[in-house]
Amino acid sequence: KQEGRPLRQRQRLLVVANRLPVSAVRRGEDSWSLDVSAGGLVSALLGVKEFEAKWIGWAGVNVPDEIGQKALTKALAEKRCIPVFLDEEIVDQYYNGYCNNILWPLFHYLGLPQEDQLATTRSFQSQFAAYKKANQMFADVVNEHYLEGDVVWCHDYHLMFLPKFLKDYNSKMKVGWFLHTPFPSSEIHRTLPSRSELLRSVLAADLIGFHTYDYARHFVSACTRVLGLEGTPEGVEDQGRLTRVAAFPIGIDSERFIRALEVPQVQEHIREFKERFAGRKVMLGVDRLDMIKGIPQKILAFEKFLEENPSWRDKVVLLQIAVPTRTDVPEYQKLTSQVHEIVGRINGRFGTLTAVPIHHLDRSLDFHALCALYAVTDVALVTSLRDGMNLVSYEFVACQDAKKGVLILSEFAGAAQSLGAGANLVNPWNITEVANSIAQALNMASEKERSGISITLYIELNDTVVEAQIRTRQVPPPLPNKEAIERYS
Ligand code: ADQ
Repeated sequence: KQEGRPLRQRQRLLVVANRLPVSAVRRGEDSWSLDVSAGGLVSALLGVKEFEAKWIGWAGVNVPDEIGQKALTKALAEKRCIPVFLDEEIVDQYYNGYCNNILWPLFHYLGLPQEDQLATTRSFQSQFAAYKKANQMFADVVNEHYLEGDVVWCHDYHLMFLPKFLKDYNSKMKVGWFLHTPFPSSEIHRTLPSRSELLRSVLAADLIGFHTYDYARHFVSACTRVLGLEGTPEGVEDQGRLTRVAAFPIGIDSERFIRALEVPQVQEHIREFKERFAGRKVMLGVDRLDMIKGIPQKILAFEKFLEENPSWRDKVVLLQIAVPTRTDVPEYQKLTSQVHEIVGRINGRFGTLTAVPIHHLDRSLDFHALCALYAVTDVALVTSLRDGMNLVSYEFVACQDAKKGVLILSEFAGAAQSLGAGANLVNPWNITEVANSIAQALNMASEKERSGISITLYIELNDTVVEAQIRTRQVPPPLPNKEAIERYS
């Protein structure tokens, strides 16, 4: 509202996340090439159009020399990105260690690693120290680039100390923190040795956001149980200072997907895929290769389905596109081998000389190929054991134009709360239930049962209230959307 000027002319948004939306590959002493990286945060923020945004984060590479750092900083500036340089030791302790080995599994209800709790307490402490140190390095870079009036938006569990460190620099800085994962029940959170310090640091923010109301509720109750603070309908109060806490379900720029379906390359891919899989129903899984995505459970459910439905064996194919992530962490290496082993066994068991039931790819797909795959898919399978939101389910819905595809969706993905009515909800731990859901989905074909968001309208007609259902392919818009900006700016 200041002087009636449009938002983008008066406010800059500094988006701070562990990773920049691009990955850097060194081509020479002072030359770099940059690629857009795959992942939920990147997809979610592609739609940010209301602000002039700059990204601050790690480019995913170790750059020990000054020449390399200068050249990379320059290349990134063209993409509106500002790097934070982390050395190998910090990456190992902060990112692979505290973030991915401790916070990530804990926030997804997989508990704390036993060995860190018991045998190697020192390593737990050194990882925590590195986590704090890395957060301080991010704070230094933000502080260096901050201009008065900027809004700083911190992202995710990697940066829980950032709100506190930024406020220590400048208490007037407007700071928001958004969590992309679930926030677990306070009973889980309170097992974390550094539980109080983390909560207090996040509470230094002005506004804290979660995907769902449940996650926000868990956070407020952790503040009450662990810190003894008062939870109010608006947020958490500490000595007269209120930190607002709210649910902001993240979405995607669905128009981008809908428009892409008209692009000639996508049309060409669609033709190729239809030809390639003619006579077979296409089932699709698109995930980062992560234990929370329930990929082994999904494949085992598909095996059970094939076992129990022999007539479907040569009429269906499962395409599992799993982009590898966190490849340095041993747990992820084990998961990759486990998935390969199960896929090999099933293909050996049910494959023929000319066809295999599962095509498993350890790679990322480009945007056009991905849209085409979503468009030709009959049944999409999202079986996350826990997932903050899950944007793949939204992307599938947005691309289902001509098809009458069905979405099988884990009830433990945040997306189940917005897409629930248009999807077949399953408990991914229950292999039999998922196998039955696959059978049901493959037999579903009518327009009425297609995926999408269903909205119930109550219309008053001559003193009678009539209930009507409409179904839409529109999915929630990305953050920060208009409503969020108006409520909280
Ligand atoms: P992610 O765990 O990365 O995100 P998700 O929300 O499904 O999960 O987003 C993945 C994104 O990466 C999608 O846009 C998808 O298209 C893309 N992607 C995944 N695999 C790919 C592949 N093989 N090839 C190409 N693209 C691929 C985290 C949280 C989620 C939360 C998001 C956003 O874990 O719960 O929804 O952040 O907040």
